Amino acid sequence: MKKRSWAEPWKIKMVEPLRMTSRAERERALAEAGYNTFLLRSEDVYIDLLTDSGTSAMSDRQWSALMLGDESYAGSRNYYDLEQAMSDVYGFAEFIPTHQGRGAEFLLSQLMIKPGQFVPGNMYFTTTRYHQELAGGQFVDVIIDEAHNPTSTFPFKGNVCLKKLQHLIDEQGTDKIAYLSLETNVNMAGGQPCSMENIKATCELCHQHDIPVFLDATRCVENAWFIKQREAGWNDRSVVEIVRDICNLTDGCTMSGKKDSLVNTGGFLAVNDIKLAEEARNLLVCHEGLHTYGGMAGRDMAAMAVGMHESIEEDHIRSRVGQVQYLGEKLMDAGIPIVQPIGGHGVYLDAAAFLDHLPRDEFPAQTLAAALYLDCGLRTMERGAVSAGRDAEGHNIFPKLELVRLTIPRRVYTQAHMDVTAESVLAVWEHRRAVTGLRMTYEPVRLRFFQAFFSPLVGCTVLPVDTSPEVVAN
Ligand code: PLI
Repeated sequence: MKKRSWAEPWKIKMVEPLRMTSRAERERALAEAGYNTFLLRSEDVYIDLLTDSGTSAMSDRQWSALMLGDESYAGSRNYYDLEQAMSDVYGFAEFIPTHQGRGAEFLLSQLMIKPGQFVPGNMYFTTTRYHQELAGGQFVDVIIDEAHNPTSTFPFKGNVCLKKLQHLIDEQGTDKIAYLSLETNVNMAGGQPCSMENIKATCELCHQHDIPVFLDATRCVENAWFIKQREAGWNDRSVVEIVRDICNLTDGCTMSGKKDSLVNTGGFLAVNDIKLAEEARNLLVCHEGLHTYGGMAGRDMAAMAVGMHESIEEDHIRSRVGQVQYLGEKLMDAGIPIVQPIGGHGVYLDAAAFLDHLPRDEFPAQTLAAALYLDCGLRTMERGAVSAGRDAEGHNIFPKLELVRLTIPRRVYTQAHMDVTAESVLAVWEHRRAVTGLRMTYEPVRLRFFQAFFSPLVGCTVLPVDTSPEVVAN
C-alpha cells in the first residue's frame, strides 16, 4: 500500500499571536537576561522550545472541564475524578496530589531517605537529585554507558546497568540504599526510553534485596510508545496497557502532570503502601495543602483528569512523538550533531561537537542556546555543565553530555515552526566557528541553571555574525 502523509489528530480553534523581533532587540533582551534563556521574557521569544513542561495546549474537553472546577477546600469532586484517572492509567493504590512534580519528589525523598543513604538512579534529574540531597541522600548514577554517548544508537539508552546496580548493593549493603529511582524516557540522556525487559530485570534485582523501586513517571506514556515501537513482542499491546505493566512492577511513582498529562500545572505521588501514603499525607498538609488538593485548584485537577486520559490515546502519542522525530530527522539530514536516537520530547543538540572549538569551562551548551536565540528568537535550554552544578567538594561537574535541548511543547507548534527551527539551527551551524564562549558572573547556590548570569568572553555578543532570516512567503 502507498504510504500517505499524516497530520495531527486535532485542528486549531484559538491562536496566540507571537511577536517577531529584530536582531538589535534580541541582543538587548539577551544581555538583560544575562545570556540565560531562562531569564528572557517570553514576549521576546518567537518559537519557545525551552521546555515541554506546563506548555501544552489543552483540548476543548479540558477547557470545558476547567469550568466544572469544584473549588471546595476539602473533598473537591475533581480530586476524586483525578484519583480515578490515575488509577485507570497508572494503577497505583494510593494517590497524593501535589502542586507539581518536585512537590512529590520532596515528599518521597523526605520519607524514604535516611541521611547517609544512597539513591541509585538511571541518570540524574536536576530537581530529583536536589531533593534527594536535601534529605541527606547521595545520588549514584547506574544508567548504562551508552546513555552518556550521544552517537550511540542503542534503542533503550534509558536502561539501568544491572552490573553497576549489583556493584553498589555488594559494596554498600542494602541498608545503605534508600530506593531505586527509575526514570522513564530519561530526560537528561535525551528523552531515551527504558525497555520492558530491563525494567523487569531491574525491579526483580531490587526486590530480591528488599530495595523499593520508585518510578519517575513524568514521561512514562512516551516511554510506553517506544516500547510498543521498538521492543519485540509489545506491538499488539496498547500504550495504556504498557504504562500499567511498567507501574505494576514498581512500588510507586512521582509525577509531573505538566508533561504527559497535558496540563499547565499539577503533579502527584502515588504508592501502593498504605502506611507510606499516610505519612505522605501528613507531610503534604504542612507543605502543599490539604490531601484532597495538594496545591492544585479544583479546576487544575479537573483538566488533568481529562488530560491524563487523552495522553494515552494512540493517535495523540503517535503524532506527539512523530513531530519530534520530524524535526530530529531534518537536523540529522543536514549533518547537525544531535543525540541519537531522536528522543521522545525533544531534539538534543550535541553542543560539545557543535562548538568543538570552545573549552568546557566556556559552557558550549549555554553559549549555543544564546546564539540560537540571537538568530531568530528561538528559545532552547542548556542541559550540560551549568545544569549539572557542583560536586560535594564544590568543583564544577562536567558531564559527558553537553547538550542543548529543543523541547517540543505538546499540540502547540506546526510543521512550519519545525521547519523554521531547523533553518535557525542550520544558520548558526554555518557560522559556528565565529561563536565565542561565556563565563558565569553570578551563580545561585541551588539549581544554578535557572537564575545564573553570564557574560561574553570576547566583545559583547556570542554570535558576531548577523544571521537574521529574511522572511519570505512560500
Ligand atoms: O517541573 P516539575 O516540578 O513539575 O517536575 C520536575 C521533574 C521531575 N522529573 C523529570 C524527569 C522532569 O523532567 C521534571 C521537570 N522537568 C522540566 C521542568 C523540564 O523542563 O524538563
